[in-house]
Amino acid sequence: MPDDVPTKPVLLTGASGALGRVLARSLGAAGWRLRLTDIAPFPDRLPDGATFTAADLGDGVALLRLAEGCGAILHFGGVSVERPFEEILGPNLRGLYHVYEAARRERARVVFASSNHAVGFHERSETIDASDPLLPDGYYGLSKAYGELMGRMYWMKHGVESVFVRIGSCLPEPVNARMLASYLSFADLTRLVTRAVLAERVGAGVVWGASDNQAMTWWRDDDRVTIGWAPRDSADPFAAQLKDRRSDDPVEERYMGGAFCAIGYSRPDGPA
Ligand code: 15L
Repeated sequence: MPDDVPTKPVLLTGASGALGRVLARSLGAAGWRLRLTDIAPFPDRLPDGATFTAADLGDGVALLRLAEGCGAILHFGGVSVERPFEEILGPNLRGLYHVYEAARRERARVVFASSNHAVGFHERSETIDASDPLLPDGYYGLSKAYGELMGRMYWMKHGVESVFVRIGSCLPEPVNARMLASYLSFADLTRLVTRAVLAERVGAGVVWGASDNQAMTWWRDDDRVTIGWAPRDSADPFAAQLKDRRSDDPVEERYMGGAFCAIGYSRPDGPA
């Protein structure tokens, strides 16, 4: 078996979502034995060596079954945008618990698709470390912060390892000025997830999910060296074309989380 292929199968939740599909394709092509799952049907051709099982993250027994024999769980499932609390609660909090219980039983590592929205209310004028305070910008970001904390608890209490990938904006290419800092290429995401699974020891580590964006940098000092990852792509070639592509919303432009910060914003005296 090539040394960039895990020895055990890998479970991927959220396989039918935008990033799940990217990883199913790229890791499947690299020869990984993938167990794909999502509540929605998988819309693409199944990669060689992959299976797909439709399941709700709310079904803990289904997740236990799916994870049987897996060495890692790539948790990309759940709600991926800002929504009312009641819509986030089931998939992102209870579902996450089911993922961690399955990981505990299998002694599997979790790669958790966390988000920049877990720290979205940090100001863009700052540069923050992975150890700076979580500052979620809504119920979605709060669920990602909770996910990181749950992962830490499972590490301290049960020895379940996690890599929390605080994904910026993972798209085919950056489309506005904010993404000159937050852009993560699909190829950098794939390499990051690969290292997060294959690295020898990760404990409970945080990695900023952004490409090598030098024109605008908000994030530094994470656990990338521990997992052996460095981004190779960059938003920099888009700098000239995107630097003025900004909104006229002062809340959106002030904070790292951008438009998510402005959703339902009601601070009477304006930005802090
Ligand atoms: C995220 O966490 C979202 O899932 C995605 O839809 C983007 O909005 C991204 O963050 C971003 O901040 O650009």
